[in-house]
Amino acid sequence: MNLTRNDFPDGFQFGVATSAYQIEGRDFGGCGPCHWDSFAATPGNVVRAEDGAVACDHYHRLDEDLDLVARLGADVYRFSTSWARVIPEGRGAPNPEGLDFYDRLVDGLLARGIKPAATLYHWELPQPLADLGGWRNRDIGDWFADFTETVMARIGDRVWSAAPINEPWCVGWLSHFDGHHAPGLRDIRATARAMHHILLAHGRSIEVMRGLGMGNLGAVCNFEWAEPADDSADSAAAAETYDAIYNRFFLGGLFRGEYPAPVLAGLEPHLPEGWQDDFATIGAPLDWLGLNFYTRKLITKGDGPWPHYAEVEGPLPKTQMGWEIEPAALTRFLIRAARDYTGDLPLYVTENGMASANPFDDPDRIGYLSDHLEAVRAAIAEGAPVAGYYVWSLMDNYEWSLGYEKRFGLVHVDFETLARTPKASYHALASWWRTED
Ligand code: IFM
Repeated sequence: MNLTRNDFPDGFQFGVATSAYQIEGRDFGGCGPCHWDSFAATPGNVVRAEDGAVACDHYHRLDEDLDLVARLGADVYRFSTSWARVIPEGRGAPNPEGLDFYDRLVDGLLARGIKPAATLYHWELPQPLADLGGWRNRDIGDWFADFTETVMARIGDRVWSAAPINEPWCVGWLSHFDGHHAPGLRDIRATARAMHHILLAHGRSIEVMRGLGMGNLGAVCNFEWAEPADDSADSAAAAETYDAIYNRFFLGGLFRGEYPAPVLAGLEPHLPEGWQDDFATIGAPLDWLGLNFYTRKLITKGDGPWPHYAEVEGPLPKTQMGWEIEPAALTRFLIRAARDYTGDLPLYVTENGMASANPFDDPDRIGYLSDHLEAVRAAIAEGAPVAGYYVWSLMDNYEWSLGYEKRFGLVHVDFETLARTPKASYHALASWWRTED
């Protein structure tokens, strides 16, 4: 189905998203080292030990890439600002070249009539801060507040929206419990501290941006719809724990000033002293919630200690990532988020898309996007206040521990020549979104 602007409410925002480390190229412009560089350099962590040294060379191809966003007919471009590029030591003196780059990026978007949607942190923690314990260290609240001030004092007057941290679950759980992302820890105490400090830093950052007079501030979390794999009570309990860790920890912290009991069952002994006192900061009022949504998970009881769950492979068609495609799960999650946590607050699908091995002709991606846009429409019809939808991602890029193999882009990138070629999905979206010609 071809869903055009006319199928959505007036003012609905269509966009595309990227992130700094995944496209810019760390080797350029005075960027400092970050924990992804050392994680990737450690054998076994990343496919072929690939890193973001060059990535898509977006740093030098900014205008060409912004033209691609404009020709797509996008209203919004969601990008992130690299902490390691802006403040190479993590604290202290900013890198003027880094700030200039984001200045040019924002002005380049505005000149093309595109709304800049900034995310301050999309995972490139400066190495000197990682050396001090990174997200495990409570001081990261202050470090992140200072970074926020540095970036937003420069571009905060022109960004359309801003959010502090992309996908707290990935920063906390995936990186400190599962060990799949930098810093690659598998430690319950590190996890508890990181999960809490991320939300604390989020709140501090919102405070700073409010202090600068900024509006349209939100949070961007990744969510998955978790279902019991069968009818057993064990699977139901396991799915509840999975849902609590993945989804409700962040929704509860941000919107209710509480962490869910199934998470506290495992993490409470490891949370920093006085954690409850931080909810006043964590729960600073927001103007919207961003949901990054890709898939659902089937969950059953797992062996071993807490959290006692295991994922079961589902029967639905899968993307190149092996993630099941179930658009109705997005509808259900949007309705649930509004009903149980956010009420009338606008919801944005801040990331949705699929990795596909099809290099240029990608009907699978066109189908995925169209089905998920339909799912958003269904949620709106049920009363969920969804105000926008952004595709992940503008172009093929560095997919973290999976290197450059998994291609999420609307635009193909040849990683030898760095040539950009719009795929069929790019042309399809352009025909749905463009208002002129
Ligand atoms: O590439 C990532 C992105 O950095 C965060 N959200 C999910 C995407 C696909 O895995």
